[in-house]
Amino acid sequence: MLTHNLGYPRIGSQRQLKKACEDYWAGKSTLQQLLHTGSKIREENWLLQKQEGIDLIPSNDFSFYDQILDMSLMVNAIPERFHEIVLSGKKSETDLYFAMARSFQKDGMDITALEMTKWFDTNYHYLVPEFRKNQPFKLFSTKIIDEFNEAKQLGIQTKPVLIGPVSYLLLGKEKESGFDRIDLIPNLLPVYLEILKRLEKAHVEWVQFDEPFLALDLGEKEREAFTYVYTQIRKEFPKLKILLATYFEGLDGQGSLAASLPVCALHLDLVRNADQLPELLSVIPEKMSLSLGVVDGRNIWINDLEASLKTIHEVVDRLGEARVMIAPSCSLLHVPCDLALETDEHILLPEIKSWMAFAKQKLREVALLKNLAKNGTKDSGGFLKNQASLAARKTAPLIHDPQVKARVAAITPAMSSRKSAFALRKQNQQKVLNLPVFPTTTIGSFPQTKEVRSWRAKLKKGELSPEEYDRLLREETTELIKWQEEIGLDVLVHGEYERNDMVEYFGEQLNGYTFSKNGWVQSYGSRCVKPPIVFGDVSRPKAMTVYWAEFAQSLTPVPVKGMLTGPVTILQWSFVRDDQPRSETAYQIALAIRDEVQDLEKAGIRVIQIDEPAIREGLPLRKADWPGYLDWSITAFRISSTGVEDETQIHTHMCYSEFNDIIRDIADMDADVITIECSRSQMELLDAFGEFNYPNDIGPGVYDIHSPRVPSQEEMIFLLKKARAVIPEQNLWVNPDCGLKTRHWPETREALIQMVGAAKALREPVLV
Ligand code: 39S
Ligand code: ZN
Repeated sequence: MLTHNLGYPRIGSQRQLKKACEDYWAGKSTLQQLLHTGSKIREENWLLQKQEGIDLIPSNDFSFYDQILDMSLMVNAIPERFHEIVLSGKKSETDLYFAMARSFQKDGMDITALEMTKWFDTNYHYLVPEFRKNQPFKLFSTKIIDEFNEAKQLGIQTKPVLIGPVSYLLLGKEKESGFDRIDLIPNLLPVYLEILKRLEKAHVEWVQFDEPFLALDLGEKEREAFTYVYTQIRKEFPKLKILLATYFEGLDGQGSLAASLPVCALHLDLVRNADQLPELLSVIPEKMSLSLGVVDGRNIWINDLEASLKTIHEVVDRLGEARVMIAPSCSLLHVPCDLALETDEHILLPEIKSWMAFAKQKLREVALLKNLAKNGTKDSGGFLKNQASLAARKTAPLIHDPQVKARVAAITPAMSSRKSAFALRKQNQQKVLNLPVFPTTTIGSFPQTKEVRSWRAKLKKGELSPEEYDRLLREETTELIKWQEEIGLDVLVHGEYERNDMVEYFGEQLNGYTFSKNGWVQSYGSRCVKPPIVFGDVSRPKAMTVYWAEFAQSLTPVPVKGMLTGPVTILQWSFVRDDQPRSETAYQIALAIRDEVQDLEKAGIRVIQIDEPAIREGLPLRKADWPGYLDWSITAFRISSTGVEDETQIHTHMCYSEFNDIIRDIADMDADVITIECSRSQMELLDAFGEFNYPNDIGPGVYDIHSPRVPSQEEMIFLLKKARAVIPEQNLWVNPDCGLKTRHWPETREALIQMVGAAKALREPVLV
């Protein structure tokens, strides 16, 4: 019986990687210093995993930005536009790498980055490989071999990890028409074979191929690709031990395919889908090992060791001990590093902490499970403590709030409907708001400068009094309101200077939530989030945003939007309880947001935006599960948003949205206005709304806030005219495509002035 790990967080327990990268990008440190930080983190992680009792420790799970980008460099999938960087001869491989991740505007070059998108249903983003017809591949970066050797120098024989060829292709995008990227397999496979050859030469024993797509809905072509690829690999390397890892879903219906692949071991995510085990046990061939992903790699609760042992014993009885491996359910990239660093008992109560495990603690659980399974005794201290903590959590008064449960049980259909239909609401809202055609607004946040962040840091350290912090933020907000009035925006925002993060900020104010001080998880590149933790029934002790909304509105007669994060997004970007259905938690949060919406309305706020950027990414990975999810998630949004008078205008906002397949559900949300990301796709996204005859108002983003580039007024007029061709003019809003918090002021100022200019021009038909 072996323990293994699929991947360890690479940002470093103190976010060392973030600081090292950002310093390097800012020209404040050398490449050497950056590389040094990288190897330090790897060394620390390898030694830690060894110490915690992991038999097969991963390598190549480290990355300076993203593991899929690493693969694109390994197989030389470097789009044409980056070639001039290589040709310039002055730039290192690392510069090329970061250019692909972050774009490159220097030395007369202006090259856009690869697209970034969500990694399955997580809050991690990967860089999307770009493919052309008949694209050749060759071995370029040898990072995977270098890291294997690096670990070996430290006396650790690792299990290199890489994304398998089928999933790698499926994660990418065709950049020209007339071919299917899966047809590139014959071109791609030789590079994988070359890598394996070199790894074999370096005396590798195990290699982990991640093939998450094997657990998703597959077409015939993809199924054939799996068979072809792993048969070829087996043929060339009969002795190499291949572990095929699936995660985030189960093999349902595809167990036979998986079992037919000539690999040594198969990893199953038994946390996400425990039901896949019987099917697999009935088809698994004689020599294949089974890796049991029983420790949750996506959440922060301690394992139920008793339940996991039961599963392990069941499989050991069938396969024999030698064919069983124990592991977390997926890479630990998605959880924070180390719970032991949470020492502040005012932030995280010891009682709640005793129910939790971060990456390091999860490895300990994996090792403990092996010991317990092998020795068969359950009287070890670790086991008894685990069972006691679980029992305490179940009945803890801290978790259960009968009032909240009763309120959810009493939700009526009337609570998820507006009083009148949109057409009538629109008339009533117009009487109050008096907006011009093509009304202009922004998505909510304005640049979070270093200064604003440093005030918050000082407040936390006690170097700034709450009064002083408040005064500084009031000044900042006042200035922003004045400026928005000056440039002529029609619906203003207060700027959200008081918020650290659009989810954490609400988590900090809700009952049933706790937080960590250092529980950072990588979101993309050097950007991290600190997901708040739902441990109990959620309720709102008092208003959360009314203070700032009311203050901002008091400064101006122009409507100021109240800004909230929606229940589904709060749920999706938090660590949530695993002792009740997600829908139950979503309804609890929805009721808290509903109360906030009503308080904002009472305070005289006439426009309220409830952001739901994560509704799309929350979609289950298997299509058969979509209807159930859409039913409760759209209902949760409606519960949060419909408790207002017709005159109050509800907005919502979504990013990265491929809406075509859920447009009906988006319409069902019944927001008066939806603002969406559109500019990068040149308004193509709007076709879905046009074809569907989307009934309410839409604000298609007219410029891309993810880049410092300032678009011209003409460009935005062009895009708005395109929008006008599919959406009736009286339903169109004018806004950027996302919040501005990661932008700097100079480009923000300029771009918004151009944007207001574009809207004004369109209101004067003679001018355009
Ligand atoms: N998920 C969430 N939760 N929130 C989002 O906004 C998004 N947006 C999408 C998708 N998922 C999301 C894109 N993802 C960041 C992170 C994720 C993103 C986009 C942006 C981001 O900018 N993160 C910041 C970062 O990594 C941290 C934000 C934060 O919590 O740099 N800031 C804290 C605050 O403002 C400060 C935390 C901090 O680092 O209070 N403080 C310093 C320290 O403790 C000191 C700060 C100083 O003195 O300047 O060392
Ligand atoms: Zn957005």
